Amino acid sequence: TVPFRLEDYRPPAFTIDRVHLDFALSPSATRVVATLSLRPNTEEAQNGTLELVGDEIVLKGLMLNGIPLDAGRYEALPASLVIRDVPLAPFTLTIETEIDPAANTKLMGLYRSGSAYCTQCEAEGFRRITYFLDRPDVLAVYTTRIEARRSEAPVLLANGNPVESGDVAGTDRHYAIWHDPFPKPSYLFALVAGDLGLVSDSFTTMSGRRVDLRIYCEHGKEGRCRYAMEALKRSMRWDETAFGREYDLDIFVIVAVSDFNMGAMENKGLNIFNDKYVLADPDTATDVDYANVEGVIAHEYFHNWTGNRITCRDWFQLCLKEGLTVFRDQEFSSDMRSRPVKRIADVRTLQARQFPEDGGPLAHPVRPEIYHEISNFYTPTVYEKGAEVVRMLETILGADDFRKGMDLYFERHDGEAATVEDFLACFADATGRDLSQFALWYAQAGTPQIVARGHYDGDAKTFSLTLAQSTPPTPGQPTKQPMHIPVRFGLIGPNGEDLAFSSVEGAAVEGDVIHLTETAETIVFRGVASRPIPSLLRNFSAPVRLAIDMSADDLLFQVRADADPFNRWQAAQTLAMRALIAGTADVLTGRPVAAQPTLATGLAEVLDNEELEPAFRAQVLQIPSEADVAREIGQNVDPDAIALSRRQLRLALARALGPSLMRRYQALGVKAAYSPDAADAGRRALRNALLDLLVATGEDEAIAATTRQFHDADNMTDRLAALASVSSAALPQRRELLDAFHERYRNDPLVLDKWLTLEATVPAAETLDRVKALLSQPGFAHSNPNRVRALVGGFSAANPTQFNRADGAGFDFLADFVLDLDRRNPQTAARLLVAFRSWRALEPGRRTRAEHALRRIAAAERLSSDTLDIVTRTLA
Ligand code: B3K
Ligand code: ZN
Repeated sequence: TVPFRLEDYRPPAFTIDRVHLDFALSPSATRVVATLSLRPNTEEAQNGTLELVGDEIVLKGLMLNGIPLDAGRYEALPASLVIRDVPLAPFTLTIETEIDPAANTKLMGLYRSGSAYCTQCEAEGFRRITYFLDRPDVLAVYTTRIEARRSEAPVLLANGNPVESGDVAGTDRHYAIWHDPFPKPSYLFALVAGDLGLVSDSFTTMSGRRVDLRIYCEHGKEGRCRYAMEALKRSMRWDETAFGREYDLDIFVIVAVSDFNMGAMENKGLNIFNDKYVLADPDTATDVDYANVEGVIAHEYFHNWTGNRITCRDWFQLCLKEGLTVFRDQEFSSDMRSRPVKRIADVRTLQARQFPEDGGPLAHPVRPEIYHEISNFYTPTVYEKGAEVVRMLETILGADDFRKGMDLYFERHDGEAATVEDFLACFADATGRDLSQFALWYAQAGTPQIVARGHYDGDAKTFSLTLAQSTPPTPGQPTKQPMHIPVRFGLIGPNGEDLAFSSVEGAAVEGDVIHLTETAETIVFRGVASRPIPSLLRNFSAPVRLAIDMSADDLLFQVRADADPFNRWQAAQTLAMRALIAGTADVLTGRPVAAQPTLATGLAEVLDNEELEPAFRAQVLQIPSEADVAREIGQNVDPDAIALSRRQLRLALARALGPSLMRRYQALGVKAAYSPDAADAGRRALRNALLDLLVATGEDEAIAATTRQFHDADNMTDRLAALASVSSAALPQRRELLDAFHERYRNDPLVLDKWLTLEATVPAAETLDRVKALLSQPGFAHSNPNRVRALVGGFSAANPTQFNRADGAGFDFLADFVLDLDRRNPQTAARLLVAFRSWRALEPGRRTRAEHALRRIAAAERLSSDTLDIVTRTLA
């Protein structure tokens, strides 16, 4: 197929000012009449040919300015409608199409979730509803009329404000009309119809306008929407205070559906959510679920300004809305919760998801320049690295200047489809800074590495710091230029406080930020009273890898004393990572795994430090995952050796911490009724991290405590944590507990997903057969993306030893599953396939088997463009 290239961008030949849509809903034959007000937009319109795109739709009627078109004037195919000799002045086109929502298993366009109708149009789903200029730079004002049988769909929703509703005389049908005054691209169109439960509230904006707030869900689940509603109101208020952004319609609606390809969708005024990011109550949602609900509600709401009011010119600019909006939701959650803990959690996610992408065959710039299938570019690079780039901008400019740039962006581009250049120009213009080198962050893929070396001269009282940067080659980008990397830093002195210095030479240093812009720079700090421990990349000020030769004792000192909480955590992780890598080498050479007294000391001190918040201590206790270690090792990876080394390290740490682990666990015991707030969640996180370490000992007392917690818990966080500890340690007690959990929650699909994931992630040889058996259990549905991701995604992305079985059976299973799913839901299939992205880093035996499975997929006939794209790039 022919790829799309950024350099080929041309403005649309025609533009569409107004769209009137009329839906006559019926499960298998929905009629759509679209009336488009078009006008020629560029010279290219002069040849009089209008080309609209479609996808699997059937044309039923076509009129131009109200007159049916002769068959000779147009050609209608399922994927395109080409009309010749259109007027060179404004005209209307009336297109009637028929679609089959019930047969729409791709969950793009108009489809059914349970008995409801809903839509998903981003990125290219609108063309599955009607023929259109389905591209984000065509902004139109939409009016939508929906008609359905009242009994089938008492609730009829679309974007914008409600205008009118009523019965269709003499029938059992009714209708509703919605009007959205804000011009928007087609990907933001939405419609929902069905028999749904409702939670209502209201919000008064900063200028005193009252906004009707509604969350619709499955009947009976209204109580589980309350937290989402509160999160929505907090988001609306926060966007006013933090960014000066006010909501603009009279109503804001969220609908929770159970069949959804991703997390949620920011359709103007009508956000549609995967119900897993709306529903939460103590018995069914964990603290992490609550935090996710809050974060995703905020993210979609924030899109109203960053994405909807200002949208993207083309899909290459996706990070313009996604990276920026992730940054905004991260900031929101930091303000609602603990900022340092949120930062650590976000960096963990970045390192676990984006770093492997950036270091493997699927690496691409934050703003890609070429794609075959845009659905495959909703990636950790566009989202999470995209957010880091915005964060660096804030670090470089400072909070005040950053805000000035944002204000200018909103002012200058409201109502437009913008580009990354437009965005950066606002910051350059508002502050007078030159951001041309910074712009490379959008263009160059790969994770830069900084190698740092420090030298203290006690006589001269100078500390010289050499920083060298390099970015590895990535697909299509063999060589890289040096980037502008903001390195936040401190020089830790012997009493733990940052040392002062009298002057700096050699690089731009502003406050506590070094602006590294050359390939290598040496910075000389003068007047440094004693040998410092350099604390670099504080708060993870840039998405890079940092290599610095530091002794275990210096790292321990950093764990104890760094003024930056992030780097305290980072120092503990570095100590643990060193131990895990050495341990893996020991396992492979048959040496006994060495004890780690320094790490154990550091962890014990953090655990006992009551000045540190519990959630932070919990993060420190969580040593790097098997996948983290595999990524760090980077080649000839043997997942079994890593798993064994990690198990042994955890056992050694648990032994070193000794009986105090149980004492601390008990001391944190439950006192008051459950509340999902951050402080309580932090205490539970610490308690459950302790429990997890206790379980690693396999001692009876630990297992008894875990079983007790499992049965007695008054909330899902504690119950699931107990179960996960027993299950991931593959203890024999797991079967009984997993079965008990299943019995208790068998009728709750979202909770069953947690159970499916635990089943799929047991690190034991029988897991693959268990996963295969679960595929045909009543609780599983191949058509539901949440079930598929929980079970098959859990197995392939979160069970390193079993997915990467030495016999290749894990790879074969995923290949078979993806090939089968691809025929029904290509987006979800392609997403699963990403589990192979690090296959070249495996040891030769597994590498051969992974390649074989991938080649088998590549050779299959009639692959979707989604799966073909991923498999091709993965093998390239
Ligand atoms: N913008 C949507 C993602 C759409 C994905 C399309 N394949 C959700 C979000 O990022 O807010
Ligand atoms: Zn988004």
